[in-house]
Order: sequence, then structure tokens, then C-alpha cells
Amino acid sequence: MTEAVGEQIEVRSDPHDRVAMREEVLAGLAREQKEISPKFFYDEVGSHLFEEITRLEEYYPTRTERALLKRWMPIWVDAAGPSALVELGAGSAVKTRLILDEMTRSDGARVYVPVDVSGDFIRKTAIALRAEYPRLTIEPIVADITTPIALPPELPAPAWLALLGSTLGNFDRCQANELLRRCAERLRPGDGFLLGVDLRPGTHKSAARLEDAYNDEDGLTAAFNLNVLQILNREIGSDFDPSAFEHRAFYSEEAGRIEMHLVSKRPQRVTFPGEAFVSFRAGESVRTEISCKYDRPTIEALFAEAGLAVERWVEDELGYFALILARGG
Ligand code: SAH
Ligand code: AVI
Repeated sequence: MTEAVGEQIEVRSDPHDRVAMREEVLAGLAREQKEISPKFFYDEVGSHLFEEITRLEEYYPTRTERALLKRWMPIWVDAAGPSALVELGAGSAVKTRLILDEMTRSDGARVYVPVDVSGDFIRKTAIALRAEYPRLTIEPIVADITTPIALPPELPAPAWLALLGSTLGNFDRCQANELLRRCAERLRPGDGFLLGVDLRPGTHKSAARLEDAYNDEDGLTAAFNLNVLQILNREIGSDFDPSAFEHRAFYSEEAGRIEMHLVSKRPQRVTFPGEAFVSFRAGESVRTEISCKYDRPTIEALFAEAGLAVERWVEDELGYFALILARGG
């Protein structure tokens, strides 16, 4: 669907189509391990809660990636000279400014295309960026990045496609593969793919450190997790009682990922319009997010399957986070 809304902002799909959302949620809740997609976290409240999480002492990924961008963007942008930047899951694009600043330092920068499922939030991001970068064309797209997206035709070359913040980790191997493959297919000769990923425990990083990032003392991650139930109640008319669930997050060494769950405090039945219901046993959980952690061999294997090749790979000195520039393979 292509729909023009105010401020020259294009809506090219309807990620919050309620019928599809209800079906997707009910299908996830019918699985043996009940699941809700993490893309439903990001309404206005959820997006703001995520922004607050990024400022927590416990949540190291954002500031670590910011430091890497600050250090490497002057060099990488200078070498590659991207004229366009397409960012998947852009959110508030706070860190993106470090890329845009370098791009606009020369005269080559032309277009920034932030893509996000959180419609109102990305609209506000675009409005703020237009004021900050008046010479740049900002063309936001509200879309689910797990589906094919119609990008503006004839993006100036070279273009960079970016997926920052370790958002890749919120997709399972199959979805990640599909997403990377679609990114690779879009890359023309000279284009680049910029990826930020959170790394697995290592010499300086313990699993406990990782778990702390998802179990902050202020309870912001718990609030972010529980907010998805309010979103479902509002959007599809379910009657989840958020006070009957509690937040749980843990690192699975075997799967190499953080899992976030909402655990039912008691036996309960949640109803949905259309006479559907879902029962929960006491202690039964619904998994609301996976956050995969990576190492270089895993990324290289994913890239090889997708048709991407690592050109540059940098990490912070403690090996917490990696920033990667790739080319089509
Ligand atoms: N890139 C930012 C934000 C990361 S939070 C950063 O690095 O800080 C993840 C972002 O991806 C949110 O803004 C969320 O709305 C968006 N997002 C999550 N799942 C998505 C999906 N399936 N399609 C499009 N955007 C998605
Ligand atoms: C957006 N994404 C990469 C975050 C993560 O770390 O997986 C979302 C998040 N969930 C809890 N805290 C932050």
C-alpha cells in the first residue's frame, strides 16, 4: 500500500493492520512455547521506553556502538563517500547523526531513508532531522523490515544500507537470513551494508553482564516488556492483565541469545474478540523477544549464505560490540 500522509511522508505498508496482527498474535500464542513478535513492542510508549533503556548504565550496547561510530565513521565515510543512507529500524536515529554528520561534511550526501515499524515515532524523527540537515532529502518509510520494502527508486550511488543497534539479533536465523539476503540483493557495485551487532560473552564480557543489560534495576526493561500486553489490548482488543505477568530475561549459552519472557503468575485465560481465548498455566511464559549475540564466524556464515562479504570489522577494546561494513559478495 502506498499512502501519502502529511509532511511528505510516505506510508508504503500498513504494519499495524489489526486483522493481520490478531492472526499473527494468536498463531504465536498457539505454539508450544508461546511467542509474541518483538516488533509489537514499538508503539509510542514502547519506543520511548526503549530510548530510556539505551541511556541505562546496564544497557551498554548503545553507547558502545556510538563510540565505534564516532571513531570509525570519519574514516569509513571518507573512504566510501556514500551519497544515500537507508536505515532499517532507525528509531530515533540518535547515533545515525554520527554518520549523517560525516556524510554532509562533503557535498555528496543527498538522501536519508529511515525505515521503521513505529509510525508516529519515525515521523517525529524525520521532522527533527529535516530541521537539522536542511540540505538532505529525508524520506521515511513506515514498514515491517521482515517483508519486502519498496525503497525510493534510483537511490543516488553509492548508497549504504544500515542495520544498527544489534536489531539483527531480534530475528531468528531464518528471518535474519532472509533479511540479509534482501539487503545483499539491493546492493549495487560500490554500495555498502553497515551492521552493528552485540557480541557473545568473551574474555572481558560475562554472561552475567549480558543478563544485567536486560534486567535493569530501575525496571525499565520490565516495563518495556509488559507494555506489549497494553498494546495488544488496545490494538486487537484482548484482555491481558499486565499485573498477572512478570518480566524474565536470561542468557542461553546454548542458543547464544538473550530471551525475554512474560511469565504468568497464576492460571488464567485471556480472551480475544471473535470468541478466541488463550490459557496460561501458573509459571507458563510467552517469549516476547530473542536477542541473538554473535561472533565473527557466525556473522561470516550468515553473510556467506546471504551473499555479503565483510570488508571492515571493528570492536571496542573489551569485545562487547562489533561494527561491520560489508559489500555484496
Ligand atoms: N536503530 C536504533 C533503534 C533500535 S530499536 C538504535 O540502534 O538504537 C529497534 C528499532 O527497530 C525500533 O525503532 C523498532 O520500532 C524497529 N523495529 C523492530 N522490529 C521492526 C520490524 N519488524 N520492522 C521495522 N522496524 C522494526
Ligand atoms: C532493539 N533491540 C536490539 C534491543 C535488544 O537489545 O535486543 C531491544 C531491547 N530489548 C530489551 N532491551 C532492549
